[in-house]
Amino acid sequence: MKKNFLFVFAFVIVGGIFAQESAHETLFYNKPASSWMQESLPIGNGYMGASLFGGVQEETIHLNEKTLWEGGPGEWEGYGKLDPNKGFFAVGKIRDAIKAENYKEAHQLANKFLTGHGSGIGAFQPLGNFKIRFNDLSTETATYNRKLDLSQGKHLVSFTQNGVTYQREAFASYPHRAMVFSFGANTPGKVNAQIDWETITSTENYYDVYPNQFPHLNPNVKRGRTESVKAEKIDDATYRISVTGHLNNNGMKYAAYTYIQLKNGGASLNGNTVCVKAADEVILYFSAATDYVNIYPHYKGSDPAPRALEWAQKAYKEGKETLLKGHLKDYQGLYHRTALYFTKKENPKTTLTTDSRLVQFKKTADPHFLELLFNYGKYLLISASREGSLPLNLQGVWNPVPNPPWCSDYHTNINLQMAYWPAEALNLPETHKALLDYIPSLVPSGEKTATHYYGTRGWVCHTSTNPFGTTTPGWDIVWGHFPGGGSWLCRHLWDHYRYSQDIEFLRKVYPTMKGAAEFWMDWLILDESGKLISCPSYSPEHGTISSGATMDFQIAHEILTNTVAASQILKVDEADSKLWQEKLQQLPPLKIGRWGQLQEWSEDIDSKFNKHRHISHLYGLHPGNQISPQKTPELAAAAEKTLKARGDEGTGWSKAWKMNFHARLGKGEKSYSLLKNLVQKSTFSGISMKNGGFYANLWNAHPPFQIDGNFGTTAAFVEWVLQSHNDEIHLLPALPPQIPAGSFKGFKAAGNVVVSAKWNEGKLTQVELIAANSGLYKVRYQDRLLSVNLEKGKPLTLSGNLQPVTP
Ligand code: FUC
Repeated sequence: MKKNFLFVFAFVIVGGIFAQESAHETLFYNKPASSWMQESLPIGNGYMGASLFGGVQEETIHLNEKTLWEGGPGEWEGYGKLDPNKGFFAVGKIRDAIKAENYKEAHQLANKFLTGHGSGIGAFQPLGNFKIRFNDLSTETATYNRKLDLSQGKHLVSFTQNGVTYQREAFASYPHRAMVFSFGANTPGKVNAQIDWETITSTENYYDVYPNQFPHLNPNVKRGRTESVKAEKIDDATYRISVTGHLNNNGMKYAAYTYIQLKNGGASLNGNTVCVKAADEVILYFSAATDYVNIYPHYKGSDPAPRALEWAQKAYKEGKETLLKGHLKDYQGLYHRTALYFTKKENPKTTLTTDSRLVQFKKTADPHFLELLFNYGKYLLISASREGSLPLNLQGVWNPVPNPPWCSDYHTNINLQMAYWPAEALNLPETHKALLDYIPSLVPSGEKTATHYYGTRGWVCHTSTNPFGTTTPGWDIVWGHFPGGGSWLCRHLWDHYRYSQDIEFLRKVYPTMKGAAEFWMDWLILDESGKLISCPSYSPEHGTISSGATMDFQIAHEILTNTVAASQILKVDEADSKLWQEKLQQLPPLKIGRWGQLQEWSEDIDSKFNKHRHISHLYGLHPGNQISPQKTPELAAAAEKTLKARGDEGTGWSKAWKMNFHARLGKGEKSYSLLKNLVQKSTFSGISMKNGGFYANLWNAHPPFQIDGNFGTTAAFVEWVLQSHNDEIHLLPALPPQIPAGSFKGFKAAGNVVVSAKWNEGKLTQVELIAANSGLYKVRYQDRLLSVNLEKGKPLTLSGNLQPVTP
């Protein structure tokens, strides 16, 4: 209450200018959202998500449960069965055509015999909406404020009408597996509301994106849902809306329960509408579940209704304050582990709304806006990905339509991995867990796909996958052929080990890594001239069929190297490890082509004028570590040439990847200029392959909304100030001159070392290291490389020139 008086007071004093808000931890706006994609604000607890409009007279809340998907074995009998008319038997002919340089024929054969079919891929589905009407309110309001408080993980709306200040609050609690939405006022009896559950009835595209692009839109596939909604009175102060149903497509069952609690006042039912009268506050406690389980091949678990009911009821019984306490303890424990400041100021304030800062960023230096983007990346990761559910998808956990772009699936040729780039470095392994658990679940079907399409041992996963273990190629060969997807995912298993040094984890995931390595052991063969080939292959989504796209060799190099290392740590598979090492010796070197570029293919055919958004052959620079300015300066220079030729345009994720590439090259200034290019306000909700930017709600715009760019940006900020991919803790490796002073706290370096540092006038002034294990660690700053002895858990402070500072 006190806060509100202050708020009103501030408003009166400054005469219409907004009260100050945190410039680096609050997204805030002076009007409700009018577009879901561009303006709504998200909350989530990893299991479920909600996006809110913050409407005064009518609030719409889109609800999601992460596992609610169409597709999979429930959709059709043929799901998971491999087409006998396609497969490895055709590979010999394709190889012959490539050898004869008959690329057209090779491509046609590959498109005919090595593609998959998209049926059963499915799509991430919306769960339903709350529609809450406040008919006694008008849309005319003073002091409207809508915000997402990142430091608390809370959505807040407040406005004043006829002297009454209304406050609305929403948060999602991971420990309680529930979301809470409250609607209150600072004067008793002022909350009147009609609360409805809105069933998703449309099967249409909400957005005009690639109509009929996806096979699940096949008219023969069942869409829609069968749902029952029941609102009932529990007692005078409590109502409940129960929703149970299944998707017609695959029979997936879902259930959602909402307890509606009144503080004073009363309510009645009008059909399934709960009509609240003259309450002081009304609180919705919501939980949901589906019968999905990630167990091959059926992916079907028990009836979700009892679980969802139990969670919602428990949330209601414990009450808002207890839930909030639980949420804050959990959320803030993760969120406040790290901090990043791009000035010396640690508590910056602003009166400018977030969308105006986004627009102004082009002209005005606003380092706190970058801190806000960074903190939002953390917020989104914690909200969209936690242990116990699926990994976050192309839209995190937020989707209001049955046909989202690219099915809101898991794309493994950049997008899914990019989403998790910051997880370990931000010391948030809890958010990585959903992906780490998901990867091994692809193995059973991935093994079948490897045998069928490649005649190999091991397992593969192609470009586009889902919760039901789709691992087959896509239905068009150019983008659909990418057997490296699974191996790339294995980099995350290895990374988690590198950062945590958890040998038991490594032991558990080692078979998954070994299977991915075995695929390459069999697939990479010597041709008649004694050259190792990956044939046929495509560089992701791009270019001609070939006998070896560079990315294949880089991914093979990485998984073989990491599996050798893992086998040595675990002291297993000595004989296999020798064979893997022999294969590594046979891999062709990365090549520098005729215009100094890093070659994308074995042949020197790269065009200087190619602006394609995928630059996959730079995988060895980032996220890989085969190329670096220190170890391989010529290759690093060639990578830079390539980057220069490709230019700075692209989708949101493409620009974000380029920021990371430049950071790995140590080019902070160039990385920053990419950021300037990316931080532009997008107002386009359709599909474009360029003009990547941010929407007013700071969701990254591919366009349309695709969340990978948020995480790619956050990851690049970390790469500016700390890298540890080369067995060194590298401080300020790519600090942009545009950010002369700042600090970071609590980041993690590989080897399980927590690092905090400060810089001023572009120079490191202090660093603190805390290792989880005693030992020798290499620390690099500019051209100084130092070995330091760290004692387990004991902080070591070094000065800017890496001299120990005695406390
Ligand atoms: C890849 C990219 C597209 C898009 C899609 C989800 O196919 O090439 O740009 O990001 O994934």
